[in-house]
Amino acid sequence: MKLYSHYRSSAAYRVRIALNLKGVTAEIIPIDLGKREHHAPKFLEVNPQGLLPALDTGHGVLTQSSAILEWLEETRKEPPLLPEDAWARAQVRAMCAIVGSDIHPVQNRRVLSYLKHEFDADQDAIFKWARTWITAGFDALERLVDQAPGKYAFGDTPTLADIYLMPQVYNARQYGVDVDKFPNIAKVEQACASIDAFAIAHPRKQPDAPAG
Ligand SMILES: N[C@@H](CCC(=O)N[C@@H](CS)C(=O)NCC(=O)O)C(=O)O
Repeated sequence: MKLYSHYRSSAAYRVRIALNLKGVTAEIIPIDLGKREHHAPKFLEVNPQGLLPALDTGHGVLTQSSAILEWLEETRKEPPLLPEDAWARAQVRAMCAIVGSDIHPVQNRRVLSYLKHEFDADQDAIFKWARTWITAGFDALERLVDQAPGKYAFGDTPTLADIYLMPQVYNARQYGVDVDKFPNIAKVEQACASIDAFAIAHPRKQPDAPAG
């Protein structure tokens, strides 16, 4: 398999974690967002939406991290990344949606770039925008994690909720969110960081990450 990825892409980071947890090897194909390689015709043939990640499975290309994660979960049963119980699964999916539907889309690169170029927003304003929506989502997630069982976001083994949360925590720091103000989220981060599958998916560990 081949994963089209950028070290700082949090949606690609989700997929990197899941591939590692499921023991699936994928060659990383770096796409440089800074050089706008995601808008190049060659990449648009891979993903017409011009977004990362894209996973070439050998049978075709999958896009949208949520679809890729669900496909991995359905085709590789171990370890399960969703609880067995339908009610618990809905709780995990709700946590994923807070990140995937409510936080990330309004703080991803193209939205921030639009604010800069169409509304003359400076870096302070852009960072404030990102922090606002990340904090709104984290306020809710903090309470949900507190109410949930176990040492991870939901339960005693990593689930999709952790796979969404960890990259979002990374993004949060990039924009100056004080993650320590969310002690339950910070605890989950610590628990996940000690698992190899999470650690080697980290942006700093990626082949296209800048040295140092
Ligand atoms: N909903 C999509 C979001 C994909 C997305 O926004 N990816 C970002 C990187 S995390 C991207 O490619 N951004 C390029 C841009 O915004 O121009 C998914 O989960 O795959």
